Amino acid sequence: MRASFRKLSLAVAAVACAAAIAPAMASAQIFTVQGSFGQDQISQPTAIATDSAGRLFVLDAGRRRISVFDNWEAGNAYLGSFAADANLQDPTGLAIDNRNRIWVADAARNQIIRFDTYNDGAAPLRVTGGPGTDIGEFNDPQHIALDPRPTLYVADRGNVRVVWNAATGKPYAAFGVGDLGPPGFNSPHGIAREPRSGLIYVTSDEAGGGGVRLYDRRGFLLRVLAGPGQPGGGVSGPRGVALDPANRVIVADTGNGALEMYNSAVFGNGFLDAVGGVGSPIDVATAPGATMYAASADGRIFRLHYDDVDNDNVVDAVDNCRGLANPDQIDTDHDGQGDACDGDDDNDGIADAQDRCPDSMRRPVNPATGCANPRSKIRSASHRIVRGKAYGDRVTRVQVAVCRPGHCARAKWMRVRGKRHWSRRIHLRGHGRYVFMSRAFQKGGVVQKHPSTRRITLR
Ligand SMILES: [Ca+2]
Ligand SMILES: [Ca+2]
Ligand SMILES: [Ca+2]
Ligand SMILES: [Ca+2]
Repeated sequence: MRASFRKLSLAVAAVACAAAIAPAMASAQIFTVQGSFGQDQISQPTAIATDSAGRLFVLDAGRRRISVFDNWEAGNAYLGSFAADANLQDPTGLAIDNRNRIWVADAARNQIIRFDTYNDGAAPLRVTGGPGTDIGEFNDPQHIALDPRPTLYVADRGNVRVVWNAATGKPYAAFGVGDLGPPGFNSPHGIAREPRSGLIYVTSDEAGGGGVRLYDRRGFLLRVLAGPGQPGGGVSGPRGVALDPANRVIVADTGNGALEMYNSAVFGNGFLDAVGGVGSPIDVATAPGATMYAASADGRIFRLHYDDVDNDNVVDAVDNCRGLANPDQIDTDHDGQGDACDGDDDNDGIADAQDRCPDSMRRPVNPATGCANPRSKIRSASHRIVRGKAYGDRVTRVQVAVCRPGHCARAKWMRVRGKRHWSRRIHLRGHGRYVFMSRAFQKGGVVQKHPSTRRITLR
């Protein structure tokens, strides 16, 4: 059963932020909390991430290991854990690259540890970094983000900066995020990177303050999304931050006990919605479909369904047919409107209801049928064989005929082998000139008007 936001707000009243989240009730509800799991397996989560299969990985600093849960279709069943023997001391950051390899930051060791994929056993394969202030060294690293290469972006909290390294550990660059003026921004914790633009979101979690800020790929501060305050534009010691498929920003507002969504950078990063009833969220991760997870400091993992009014598991912000369930998202004419709600799927000017070939992009189209007329073409002809191709929609068969010039009106049409690529064996004996003809038929009776012809001369 889907709990309503109103009920959840009541649940949050106990932690004194129901009033703070109230502004969200005016807008459309984006988040629905579906339930929680994981408390038996996790004691102190510090970061979460999902892989391409939708499985959830939870970095557990209490048990110094990573726990894995199956995707939501499989009921988020507990699959097991790994890294118990990897000497994790204070694991803080977790990210999974596009090859499903697992990256962990350890704040006590000031190192990054890369593990093999979970399917391949998740053995620790490489350790980089070390304590220090040089680029490539860390002081209390927290969350990490990856780009497709992957380059590793680290919220290097003690050094009050963001550092980025190659996968090999080779340092690239860093930029400071500190802010001496109030309210300060001196405890970078969460980090998320927009895939195409390279924009970087950073959270700062200093007690009683902090915020969420946006930087460009070179580290210039572009925007303050939120400073200290209540949900609806403010945050309190936020930690995790993640982006959804529409590049909207989801913040784990730890101190306020809420998740908040802000619009994408291109739309100005305005506040969109908040939800409570997720404990004290320390990190958030989106999963394939319209699913999201938030880890609470007490070890619970909350599963949320979000931004999907038609319940087709496609986030509405990227759904090509909002309000109508179309999980396949098929869009024949690529006009951004899915077939499920496009009145002319193939954009040929003939409405689907009148179109006998509603999902065909073949051209030119016969306005009487909505289909591309059947056509055939002879590619080669000899005294033994004739070959050709057929085009158009719903071609049912092709015929060929052979005749002497001037005597083709009564030629006998013959079947061919094949349809789109066809051939016909023949036996021509007499010398002289011959004409080959071919014609294609369409389901519904339309025949190629002007046969394809080819002339040969046998000597
Ligand atoms: Ca949807
Ligand atoms: Ca839809
Ligand atoms: Ca369309
Ligand atoms: Ca059409």
